Amino acid sequence: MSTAPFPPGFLWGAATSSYQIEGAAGEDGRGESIWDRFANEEGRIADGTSGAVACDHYHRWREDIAIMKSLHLGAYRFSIAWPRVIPAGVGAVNEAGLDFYDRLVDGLLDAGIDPFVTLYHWDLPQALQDRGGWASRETATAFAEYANVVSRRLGDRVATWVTHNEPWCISHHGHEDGEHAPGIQDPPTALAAAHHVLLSHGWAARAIRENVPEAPVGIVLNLTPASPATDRAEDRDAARWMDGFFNRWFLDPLYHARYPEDAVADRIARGHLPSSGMPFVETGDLEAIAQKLDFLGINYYGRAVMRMNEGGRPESVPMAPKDELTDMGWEVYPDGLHDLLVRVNRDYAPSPIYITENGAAYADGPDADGRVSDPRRIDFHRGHLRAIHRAIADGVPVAGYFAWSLLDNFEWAHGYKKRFGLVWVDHDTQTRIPKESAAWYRDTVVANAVVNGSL
Ligand code: IFM
Repeated sequence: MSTAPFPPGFLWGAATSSYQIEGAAGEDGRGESIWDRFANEEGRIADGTSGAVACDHYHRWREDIAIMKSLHLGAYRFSIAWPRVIPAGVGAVNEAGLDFYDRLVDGLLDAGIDPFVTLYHWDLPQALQDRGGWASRETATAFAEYANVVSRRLGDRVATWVTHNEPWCISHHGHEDGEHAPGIQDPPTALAAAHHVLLSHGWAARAIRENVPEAPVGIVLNLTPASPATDRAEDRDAARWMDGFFNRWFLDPLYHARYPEDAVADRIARGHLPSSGMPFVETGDLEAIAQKLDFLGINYYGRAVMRMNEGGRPESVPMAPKDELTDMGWEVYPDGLHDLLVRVNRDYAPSPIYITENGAAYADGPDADGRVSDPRRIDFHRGHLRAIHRAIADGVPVAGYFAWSLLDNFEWAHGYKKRFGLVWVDHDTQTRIPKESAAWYRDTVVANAVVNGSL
C-alpha cells in the first residue's frame, strides 16, 4: 500500500455555487438573475430545467452542513447570489438575502468549517444585464459596491474571499459561443466583458481589503494546459493560440499588468478587436487588475492537445477513447494538472495556490440497497490528488483542494443529467445519499493523505 501524505495544514474542502444548488429563486426578495431568464428561454437547457429549485439548499443548508461535517471538511467553497443581496444589482440592499448567508456562515463556523466565499459565480442580476451587463464598465462599478456590502456584513467571519469564478467562462460562454447566460454570440462583446470582469475583480479586492484588511483575497481561474498534437510548426502555433486565448488572457493582466501581445494580435487578425488594440482599457485599469493577490484558485478539468486544421483554424484533438471519457465527454488526464501547476508556478509564482475545483460527472445512482457505488469518481480524485502531490514535491505551493462538487446539482446548459457530486441528490424528493466517493474522500481528509485502496 503506498501513501501520499500532504503537508500539515493542507486545506480539504468541497465546492458549490449559488445558482447550481440554492433554489428558492423567488423567495425573500431575491431579484431575477440572468440564469433565471436564460433557463426559461426555449432550447437553452438540455433537459428543459432551471435552477429555480435546484438542490433546495436555501432550505436544507443545515442538512448539507451536517454532511460536510461528517466528511471532516476543513472548508466549504460556496458563492453568494448577487441578486439575493442587491436585487436590482445596484441600490437597495435586501437584508433578508444577507441574513441567509449570515446563518450559513455561522452554521459552518459552528461545525468547524471555514467559509471560502466566491462573490460571483455567474448569476448576474438581470437588471444589470438590461443595462449592458459585463460589456458595460458600469457593471464593474456595481460589483465593487456589492463586494463592499457583502464584506462589511460577513467580513468578521469569512476565512477567504474569491472575487470571480472562471472569468473565461463568463466572457466566452456568456458572450462568444452563447452557451451560457446571457447567451450573446459576439466576440468583441466577449473581450469587453472579460476586461470588465477583471477590472471589477481589482476594484472588489480593494473594497474587501478596506473593510477587512487581513482578509485573504484571490480569484479563481479555470486553466487548461495546451500542447501541440505533433511537432509541426502549425500545431505548435495552435497550442500557443489556445494558451493565449484560454490561460494567458487572464493570467498576464493579473500577474504582469498586460495583455498577451500575441493573443491580442490573434484577435485583431480575426477582426475581434480594432487594429489599435483594446478600446475598453483605460488608464489605471491594469494596475487595478494586477494588485497583489493573497492566493490563486485554479479549477482543473482537463488538457487541450491542439492542431491547426486544413482551414488554418486551431482545433483540439480527442486523445482518449469515448468509453474512457466522463459524462461531459472530457478526457481524464491527471498529469495535465501536475504540468499546469509547475508551469503556473514558473511563469507567475502565485502563492499559495488552491485547487478550487476538480471533479468528474458520472451518472452512477443508488442500487437496490440505496448505496451509490462510483469507483470512477474515486479514481478521478485519487489520480488528481497524486498529481498535486507530485507538484508539491516539485516545489509548487499548493495549499488546498476542493472537490467539485459537494452535491449533484444544476450543471448549467446540461441541466441535472450531469452528476458531479460526492453526494447523490434525488431532484424530485431532495433526498441526499453520500456516494462511496464521499466515504473515500472522508478517509483521505482524515488521513491527510491519499492511500491506495483506502476504500
Ligand atoms: O459546474 C461547473 C462549475 O460551475 C464551474 N466549473 C466547472 C464545473 C463543471 O462544469
